[in-house]
Amino acid sequence: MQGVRNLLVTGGAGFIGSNFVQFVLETTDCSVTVLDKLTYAGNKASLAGLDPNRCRLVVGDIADADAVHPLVGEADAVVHYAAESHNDNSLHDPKPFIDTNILGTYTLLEAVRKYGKRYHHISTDEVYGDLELDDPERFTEATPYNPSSPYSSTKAASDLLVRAWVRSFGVQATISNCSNNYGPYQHVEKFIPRQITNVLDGIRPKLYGAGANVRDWIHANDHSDAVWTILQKGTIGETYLIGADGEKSNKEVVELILSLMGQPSDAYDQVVDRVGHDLRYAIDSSKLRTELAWSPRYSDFEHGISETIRWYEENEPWWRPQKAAAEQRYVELGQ
Ligand code: NAD
Ligand code: TDX
Repeated sequence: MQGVRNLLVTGGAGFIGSNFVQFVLETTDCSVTVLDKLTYAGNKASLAGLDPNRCRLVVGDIADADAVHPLVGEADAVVHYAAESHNDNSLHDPKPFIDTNILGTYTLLEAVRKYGKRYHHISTDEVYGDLELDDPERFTEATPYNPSSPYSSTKAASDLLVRAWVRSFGVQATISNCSNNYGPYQHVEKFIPRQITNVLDGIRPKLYGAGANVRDWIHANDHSDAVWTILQKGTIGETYLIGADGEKSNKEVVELILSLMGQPSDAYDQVVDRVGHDLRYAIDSSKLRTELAWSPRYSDFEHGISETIRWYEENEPWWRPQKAAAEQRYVELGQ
């Protein structure tokens, strides 16, 4: 997309949003305004050290039209990452997911509609539900929506709002649905950082059920590169699936983390399974690869996990303040 100088990035103090902000500052000339509510999942420290002349943080709620409209008005394009993002939390209390993921997206869409701004919507493969372990098909852009959890149903709702705003009001939007991300700066409530920081704390990793569930892992850097590619070259109104052919069972991932951290590979606990736990996600990203010539750079999962482990070892001041509260929520959930 020509002429993008100022980006508004919602949720830019979260895991993937902050990775995208760093990517934009390092690889383009654009300036970025981050709009972030700094919920328990947002962390100013994830934006530390970025050029203050090119990156500013505005603390506010995407569902607050008074906060959103002036920022959309002055931006050239909006990239929308902000969300309540954790399935387990959505099973405990769905309301913030309705407010942020549905009403927040609605508020942004009304603003980009009013000001005629380019909009890119970040979503998840979870909108498609799950696959059998032996299903030869993977998710494509044509797979029907079939979300399972309060989290994924609110993400699905937000995607459908975007599609309707494109068709009914001519909003200049694209959508991407990405698989499970890993890498630095991920909140310790999520699977991989929870297990790494557990091992660092001398606690055994916690595997839901038998650990047969499969996730399709992609490094967050590859996700950011894909989003930038879609923003530059994507066709308005289109959806692109982002994935890096990284299918692994949860058991395989826990065993890899344990062995890379010098522990016996069976030194984990099996805990109560997630309610309605999706069995398998798998992305076919052929459209993005053939039409927009994107490909992932992180093809070696073991190397990516080693780097991620090292990052958590070296950045305890970043994650330590989150850890006790995250584990306390799991105690309440019996996990
Ligand atoms: P995260 O929980 O780490 O970060 C979310 C950010 O949004 C936080 O900084 C939080 O403070 C902010 N936020 C929450 N509610 C807000 C509100 N009402 N107004 C403004 N800011 C608010 O999440 P993440 O893992 O970085 O996910 C980012 C996006 O990517 C989400 O839309 C998620 O659905 C999508 N996604 C995530 C993954 C994954 O594996 N993590 C995969 C595919 C898609
Ligand atoms: O302690 C744990 N033990 C465990 O076995 C945790 C926290 C999770 N799990 C399992 C559940 C999942 O099968 O690991 C898998 C990954 O769990 P999460 O990190 O919670 O991710 P998931 O539910 O797959 O959703 C993630 O990917 C899609 C993100 O959190 C979503 O925001 C994104 O849309």
